[in-house]
Amino acid sequence: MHYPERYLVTAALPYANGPLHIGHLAGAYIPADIYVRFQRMMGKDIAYICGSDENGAAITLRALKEGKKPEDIVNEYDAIFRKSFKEMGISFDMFHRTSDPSHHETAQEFFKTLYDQGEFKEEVSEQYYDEEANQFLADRYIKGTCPKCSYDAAYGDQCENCGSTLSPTELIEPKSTITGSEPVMKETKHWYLPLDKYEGWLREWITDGTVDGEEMHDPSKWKNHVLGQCKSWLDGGLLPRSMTRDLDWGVDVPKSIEGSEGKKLYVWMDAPIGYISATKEWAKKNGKNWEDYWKDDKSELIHFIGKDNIVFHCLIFPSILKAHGGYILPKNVPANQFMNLEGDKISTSRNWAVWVHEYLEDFQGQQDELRYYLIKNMPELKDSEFTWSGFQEMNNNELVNNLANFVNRVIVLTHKYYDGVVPDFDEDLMIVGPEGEAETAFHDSEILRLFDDVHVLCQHIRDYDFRAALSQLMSISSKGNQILQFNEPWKLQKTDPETVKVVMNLALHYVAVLSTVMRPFLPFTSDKLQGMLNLDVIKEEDEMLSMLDLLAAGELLFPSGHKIGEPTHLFSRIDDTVIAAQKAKLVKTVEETPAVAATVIVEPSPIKDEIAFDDFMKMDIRTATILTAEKVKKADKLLKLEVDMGSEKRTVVSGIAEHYSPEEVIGKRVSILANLAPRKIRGVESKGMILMAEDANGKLSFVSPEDGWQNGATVR
Ligand code: B3M
Ligand code: ZN
Repeated sequence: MHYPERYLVTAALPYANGPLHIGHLAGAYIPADIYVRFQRMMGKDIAYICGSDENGAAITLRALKEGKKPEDIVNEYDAIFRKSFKEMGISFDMFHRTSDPSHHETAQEFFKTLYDQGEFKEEVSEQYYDEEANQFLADRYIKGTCPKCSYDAAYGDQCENCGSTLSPTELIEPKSTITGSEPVMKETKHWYLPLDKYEGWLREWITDGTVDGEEMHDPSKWKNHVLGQCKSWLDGGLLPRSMTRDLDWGVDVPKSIEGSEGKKLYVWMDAPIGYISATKEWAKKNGKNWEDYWKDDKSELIHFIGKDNIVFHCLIFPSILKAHGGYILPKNVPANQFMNLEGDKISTSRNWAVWVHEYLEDFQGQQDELRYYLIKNMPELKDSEFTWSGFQEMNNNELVNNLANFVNRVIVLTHKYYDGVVPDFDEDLMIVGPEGEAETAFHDSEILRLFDDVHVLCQHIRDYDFRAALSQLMSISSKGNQILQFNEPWKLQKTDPETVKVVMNLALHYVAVLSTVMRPFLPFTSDKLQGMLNLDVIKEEDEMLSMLDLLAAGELLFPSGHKIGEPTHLFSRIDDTVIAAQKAKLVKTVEETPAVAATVIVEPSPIKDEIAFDDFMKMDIRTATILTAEKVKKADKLLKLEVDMGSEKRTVVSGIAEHYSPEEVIGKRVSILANLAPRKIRGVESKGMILMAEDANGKLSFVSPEDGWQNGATVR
């Protein structure tokens, strides 16, 4: 196999406008951490680069909302990031920030080079402008209805509901988020990256893995959903994309460029360059040459990201790198899909999330438990689900009953039988192996099989298949348990202590191997366990490589007479009360966050008395869309709605004003009881009733047809 000389691994720079949640960890930072830790343990030259994404409208918008300065916002969240990442054991080599002057310099150099090379298309265009705020509206400052999924709070650049990348003019009923007013069009000049011009080579690079026929990467190693997204972008036809914005926060367009006044770099131009400026800082501090990692084709660049960032890392940033010249392109972009929480999308605005800094407070010293569960449920190929009960179950069944139990039995028995000294043994004695077959433990089979098992695990990591790697780790632990189970040393010790020595020595080898191979996944537990084992080989920085070498040579890991330390608990059971408290906390924070309709687990009300089929058929229920909404004067509970029922429009008065603001319900897809006798409510004639689901806490949700479903369809 051919290995590159060095690796540069990046994880998406988190926007410094909100804290980290479990979806971030599972999406980018933990997978990258596993990969990097593994490669380090294999003795590879590798750097893990990240930092805070501190420019652009995501930041100024947050500042606006909180009435603070952008500086204060980024400082606040950058500090939270650093603490959360560190405590979760995310082993960055460099965590930089894009507000740093060194980054501004690098980003400007890039922009200037592209400008000087005549790469940009300069264009005056009309853009949304907020006349009340006297300001052009960056994409993020415009909200409206998503043309793809009808989500009513999509941003001008992206819909967070369906993940579509949008442009502001595509939004239905756009609104300025600064003043809430309807924006107008106004002329402004910007510099565009001609993605249309790059389409040819991008297509070749994505689909064949070649540039001008030269092999760059192997597309069969890329995830299908990553290739799929890229291809659908390419098939849709790429358009020139503006690399500048009218903003007052961010990286300035270099002063030497005419018309640069008031213009900032588009955040998706500067942020990925943040990987480069971070590498430069890291190299400076560590006596390395940053160019080795970015400009040498014997280096491998790998971007770990979530699926909403695919286009930027697979099409736009590569275009920028290639247009600049001299840079390598990513070898792979193993993007993950999304992790959901208790049946609903994680959402910062609705506060439907498990926040990393809160987890760390509530579950002190239990970082690996979270890492484990997030890896086990990593959304590698499709969206996945975090549930608190699932978390508890995996902890109690897998970490406690399998892994901790095995390790504990081995360490305790070694102390009981041999005072903690690893026993020497007779190599010719037969024991029962994990598959139930009689064999000798070392010189013919078992140790080599362990080597094979570790090898398979390593390959899974190289293939970015971290779930499979984790399950391989647990299967090694299960095999260790089987060996104890089949040989029952606790019984055999009375009749055949010599065979027990073989069993225990082999079991200790399993524990030692586990202590190393678990490190990329469970670094804190690995430390704890290795503290107990006190072995030389696992003190090496390239401990995986050293261990594999020893195993491959059929050598023992424990020197004769080696003494191990006292057992400590690796994992403990998590009680129902702890889980109940977390579920309650989730529900509570959601309820305290206004305007939320989330799935909450509650007791259903009893079923009403039976009715005849005919009674049901008398009801005419239709699908509809809410067109307009306004408060009914002097009635706190009522909204006056105009709904589109396909064939007609109607006015309906609905008692949902305490749950929804008028702006929120506009565009909502609903079901309506259409043949309810008209009623006059507060002087307004209401024709029909909007159907709402209500939970035991009195929270409401619309009963909505599927996305894209037409108005006026019958509900039966
Ligand atoms: N900050 C988007 C995000 O956090 C963005 C990533 C930048 S990576 C260069 O999803
Ligand atoms: Zn959408």
